Formats: sequence, C-alpha cells, structure tokens
Amino acid sequence: RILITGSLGQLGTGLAKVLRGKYGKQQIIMSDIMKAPRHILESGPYLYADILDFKNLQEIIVNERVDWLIHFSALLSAVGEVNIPLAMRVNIEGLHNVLELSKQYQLKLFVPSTIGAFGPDSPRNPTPDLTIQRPRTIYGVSKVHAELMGEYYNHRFGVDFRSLRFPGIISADTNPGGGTTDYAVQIFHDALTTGKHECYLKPDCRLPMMYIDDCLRALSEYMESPQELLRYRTYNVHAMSFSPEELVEEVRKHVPHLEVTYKPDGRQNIAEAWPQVFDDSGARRDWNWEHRYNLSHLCEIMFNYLKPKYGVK
Ligand code: VAH
Repeated sequence: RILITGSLGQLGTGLAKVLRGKYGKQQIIMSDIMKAPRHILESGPYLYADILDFKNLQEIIVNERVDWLIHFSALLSAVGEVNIPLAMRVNIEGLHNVLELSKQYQLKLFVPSTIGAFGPDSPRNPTPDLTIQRPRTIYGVSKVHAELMGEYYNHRFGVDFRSLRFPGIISADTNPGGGTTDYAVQIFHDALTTGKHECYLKPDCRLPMMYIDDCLRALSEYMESPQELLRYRTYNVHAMSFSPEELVEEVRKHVPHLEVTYKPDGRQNIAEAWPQVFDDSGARRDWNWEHRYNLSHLCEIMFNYLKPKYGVK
C-alpha cells in the first residue's frame, strides 16, 4: 500500500486521486498532521502521521502494510526562509526518519526535489541533471541533502529511492503553500475576483513551470519505471518556462481588464538564483518522460475550472 505524507499540501490530493484510480481506493493512504476536510475523509483512507515522530510512522508502516512512501512533507522556499529551525526539522530530520524506515522495511521511497535545488553558480539555461548545486535557501539546501542522502542509501543499502526535480506547479483545485512560484497560481484567482494582481517578482523573471496533471503523471510513471532503466536517482522534469509578463499576456486573453503591478520582494532574490529552463533530456531518454500541457492550455484549463467557482461567465 502507498502512504503519502504531507498529503494535504498542493500535490497530495491530486496524487491520491491519480494513484487510487490506478491501484484502488483502499491502497492509498493520505496522511498529515492536520484534520482533513470531509471530502478528503470520504475519498479514502486518511491517517494522522507526524514525520518527526519515528515511532508513529513506524507503526503506520507496519500496521497499514505500507510498501511505497511518497514523502511530501516539507516547508517550501519562501516559508522556509522565515522559519529556518522548523524547516531544518521537517525537511532534514523528517527526511532522515523516512529514509531510515525505507531501509528497515524495504520501502520504495519518493521525495520531490525542485528547481530550488540549484543556486546562482548553477547553469540556468538550460540546467542539466548533473551540475553544481549551491542553493541559497534552507529549502534548496535541504532538498540537495535529500537527493544526496537518497542516492547514498540507494548505493549503500539498496533502498529504492527516487526523486524528481519539479518546476513551479500550477494547480486549480489546491492552494500552494509558501513557494516562490505561487504568484502563477494566485494571478488566476485575482483575475476572477479583484481584477488586480500585485506580482512579487520582476516582469521578466523567467522560471520553469508545470501544470499539476503533468507533475503527478511524471511522478506516477517514474515510480513504475523498472530500476534498470534509471541512470540517476534524481531527474529534472520540464514542461514550460515563462515570466510574469508572459503569463499576464496569456491571462489577459481570458480576462482582458486584468491590472498588474510589480512589487518585487525577497522572493525575487530567490527566483533569480533558480534555473530558467530545465534540461530534462535524461528523463525523456531513460523512462520516456514527455510533458502534455503548455502555457495556453494551462490557462484554458485554469479558467475553465475557476470561472464557475467564482460565478464568472
Ligand atoms: C516553491 N513551488 O516555490 C515551490 C517549488 C519550484 C518551486 O519548490 O518553493
């Protein structure tokens, strides 16, 4: 059975839906440290799981017969910078716990990595799978640590550790949590409510982005790929890159009156040290990754989903 930690975040609900469709509702256990809303409880198994409580996790893994662990629990880039001690505990100590349990119980372990695992010394356009990684956020440092620890547990203990470096993920039905790329989700809600968006990045700040369905399919396909195909334990996956001004132009095709002001803050400093374009040729070569959504398709889907929610024609 598959346990998803931190499942009430941006990716967990959608991943549970995808995996339950493939493997059956009872096979996927969502978990987090917060009470789940009714529709989540009604969608399938949900448990309290604190990744900082080793015994709690161990009991769940044994009692619930877990053999895959999808570890989403983490503080993202911007929120991590304002709570470094907590980010170190959750992103690093939490990772150590799930790695150790994956070794003890031979779990297949997925830990997401990110464009944030690179820094100003990394090539930015494109950024290859294997290159310098000197990130400047505790989030990025903790994700490079996760990549290195996972690779070590794989070659030292044979743990089937897998990781994908995701771009900024855009989703309609879940809210992101404290990332640097989240303006690209907020703008859709602002366009349909106030008609005004204040962007905390510069207009030309280009970042890799991906629609959530591509992200979840990449994760699912990668987890099912035979290990003998994998040259790396961690791969970049790419779909598109855009800047705020390019996104605004596309959004205005749906909401022409949208007003945008730019007020760069600390998140601009984070973003300008990140990749602008990912080289994901490794994933396309080794396990046939290919993206399906581009910017115009993304905007169409987002507005088709959100307009009825906001009662907009
Ligand atoms: C963040 N959305 O902004 C997350 C992600 C690619 C960035 O890791 O921190």
